[in-house]
Amino acid sequence: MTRHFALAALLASSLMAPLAVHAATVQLTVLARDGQPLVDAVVVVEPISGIAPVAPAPVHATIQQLKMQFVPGTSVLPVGSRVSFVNLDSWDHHVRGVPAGLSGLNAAPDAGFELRLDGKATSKDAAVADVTLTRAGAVQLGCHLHSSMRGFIFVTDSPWAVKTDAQGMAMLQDVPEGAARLRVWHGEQIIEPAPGTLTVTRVTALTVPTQVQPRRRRP
Ligand SMILES: [Cu+2]
Repeated sequence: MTRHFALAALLASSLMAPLAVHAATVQLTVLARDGQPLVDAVVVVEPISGIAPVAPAPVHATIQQLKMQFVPGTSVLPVGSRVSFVNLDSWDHHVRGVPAGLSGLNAAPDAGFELRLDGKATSKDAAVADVTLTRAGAVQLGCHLHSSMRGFIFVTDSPWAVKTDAQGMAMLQDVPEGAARLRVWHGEQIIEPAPGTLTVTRVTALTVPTQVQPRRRRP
């Protein structure tokens, strides 16, 4: 079915080549409630063009457990990607992944994944366990042994999903010009607000205020 759609999209785009929609670069700066840059927000631009976007290819990513934190704290990964969890601490971690936010409350008890990783001995390789992300949606990571540990994986089938950097900035390439919806997701947001709208033009730079106010991280 998916292949069928991809083929249809390919045909549509080649047939439409002379009238091709221009692809633009969209630069977004996301702000927290206090006006400071919001780090690790995930922005998703969804063009309302009718042309089905081509889903990004799965990747192989690594999420470390290091000094009682998930590193990176937030990952944006295509559906089908494989994640290697690597425990670099000398003590054990017990990683649990559940649907994030309100959807986690309604999720089946067996939704998500759970794995245990032995602590790393000085002269040995770190323990590694792999998980394949089969469904789109945000996943919250935790550790049964250390309740302060939190992390997130935003699993997406969109080619236009990126997380913001330390300056709150996210850059999206090859976005079709025209009307689009803009989703902004953050791990510390309990309810995701309704998507905003934007018009993508050749040069699009937007500042996006949000109501998210992240807790201070330990130094
Ligand atoms: Cu742990």
